[in-house]
Amino acid sequence: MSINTFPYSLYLVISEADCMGKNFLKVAEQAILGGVDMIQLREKNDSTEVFLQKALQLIEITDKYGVPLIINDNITVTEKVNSAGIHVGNSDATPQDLRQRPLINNKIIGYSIEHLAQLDNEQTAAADYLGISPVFKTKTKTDTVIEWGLEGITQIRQITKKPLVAIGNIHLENARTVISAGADCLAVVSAICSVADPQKAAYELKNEIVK
Ligand code: TZP
Ligand code: MG
Repeated sequence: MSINTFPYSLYLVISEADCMGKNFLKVAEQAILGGVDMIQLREKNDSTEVFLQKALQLIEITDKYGVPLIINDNITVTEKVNSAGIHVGNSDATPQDLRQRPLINNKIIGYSIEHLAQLDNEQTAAADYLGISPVFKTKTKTDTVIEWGLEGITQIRQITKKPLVAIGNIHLENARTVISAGADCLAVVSAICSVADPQKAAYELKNEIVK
């Protein structure tokens, strides 16, 4: 089973480091209260054991509010916490491979698009949503290969009907234009993690989306 509709529009991508000293679990909870409806835990520098412990703590919060928890690029953590899904990039396990795994095949699978060639039918068909990565250059992730821009979103929108999650330097000021360009969902790190009031930031972003 894969999801046919995508009911999520504000996606928090969180790591402990990106919360700049704040408790990442509190940031996640405040973000949910503000309107975040999907959360990805993305810990690129942790051992699998440390990543797993964080994920086990975070899933208690996401489960409490019925928000899906997506694990970035770690099959073991995804399977052990039984998260709602997994997100993979261009150099990770492919969506097709993940669909072959008994403990993952029913989960939400997200797939970052950094090249148009990745929009081949087999991989996009196996993914539940596509991450447009990044829409705009960002200091949060610097090893990126493209800046899709608003035109890139519109181009991808014409190629596939899959839900499109835009990520990369999305803030209150440009949120509406990213949705207007064809994105279904906005994913943010710093716009929520690095501000004094994550709940207010999420609330304001959500208002831009539903306008
Ligand atoms: N993938 C593409 S850009 C990005 C990721 C994880 C980081 C986005 O961070 P921010 O702070 O919202 O620009
Ligand atoms: Mg990766």
